[in-house]
Amino acid sequence: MKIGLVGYQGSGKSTLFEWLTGVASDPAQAHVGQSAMAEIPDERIGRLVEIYQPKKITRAAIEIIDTPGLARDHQGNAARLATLREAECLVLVAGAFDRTDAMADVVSFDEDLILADMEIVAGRLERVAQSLAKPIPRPEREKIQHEQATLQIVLAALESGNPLRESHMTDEQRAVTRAFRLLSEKPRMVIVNTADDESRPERFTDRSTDALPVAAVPAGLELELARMSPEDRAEFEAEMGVGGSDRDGLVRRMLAISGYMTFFTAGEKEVRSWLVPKGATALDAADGIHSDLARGFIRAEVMTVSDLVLLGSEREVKAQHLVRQEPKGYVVNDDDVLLIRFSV
Ligand SMILES: Nc1nc2c(ncn2[C@@H]2O[C@H](COP(=O)(O)OP(=O)(O)O)[C@@H](O)[C@H]2O)c(=O)[nH]1
Ligand SMILES: [Mg+2]
Repeated sequence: MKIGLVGYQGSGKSTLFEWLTGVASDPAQAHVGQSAMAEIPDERIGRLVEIYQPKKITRAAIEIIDTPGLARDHQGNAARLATLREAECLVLVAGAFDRTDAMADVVSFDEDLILADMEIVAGRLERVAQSLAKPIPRPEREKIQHEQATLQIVLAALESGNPLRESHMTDEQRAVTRAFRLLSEKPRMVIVNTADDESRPERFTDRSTDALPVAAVPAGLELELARMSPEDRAEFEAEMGVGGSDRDGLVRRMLAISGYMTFFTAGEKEVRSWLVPKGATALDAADGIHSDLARGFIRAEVMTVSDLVLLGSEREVKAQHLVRQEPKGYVVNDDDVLLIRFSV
């Protein structure tokens, strides 16, 4: 699962990238971008570890992509955004440490997404027209004509300045556009990179809505703090009254906005969190662990972390008959601990 950091040159993408992943950005790769994994922190893993005392702990991780800075005049931005086609979510980094109108980036960024999508859709329409100019069998022709009609509607929406996430596309239209992984269709959020001494970050976060979640982080300062030893850091934070941005909360928020969640597996060998799209079934979860588990799926035995924590052991959860037997189509919950029964 990939999340892209985007924004205008010098907004603090690479600073934030290092803070989120712990991997320093390599200036030699600045023009192409770079990616690294960020583990998804979850205090419930700690609880499960206390209960199971496992040999191994594995946290699900997301891939964070740092991208080349966008130009304010839009020139060349479509190409710079190309690496984000595969991302599930776009995080706009808006620099506010050296200017006052950081939120203006949101409007400009939507324009960039729309322009990049228009390029893709218009290019496809050209190729579609070329195909239709040739003699082709009727069923194929009808299929291509359907694609053409859909893309013309999509192009018209983009041309009138509407990002696709706001165009109420039908499922049928989405089925056509899905393959192009259009950028203005992806969920997004804003991280405002504030000055180290920003005293009122609420002036940014107060504007947060479900449609446009906004977080504020003094990325430069947080990265400096993250590089310090824990002792120096604690002293510095106490003395200056700064720091303490909720990195863990931010990573989990990005996960939720992307439409993903985690579930757990737990035993004496390993306690582990796994990433699945929200709405995933027990069969999807099994497949995420190993395709053999999906192929030979018999049932899922499901407990919740809450029950385990409350009762203190798996044995007690079983004794209280709180282990559910669920079929393939069971929709997995965020608090579930799964054991997949399967035949080989
Ligand atoms: N004062 C201040 N400077 C920052 C902050 N974040 C980034 N910078 C500076 O802005 C410049 C660009 O940062 P960088 O992360 O490379 O931006 P990018 O172009 O978006 O990757 C660097 O010189 C950083 O030191 C911040 O939060 N506060
Ligand atoms: Mg950079």
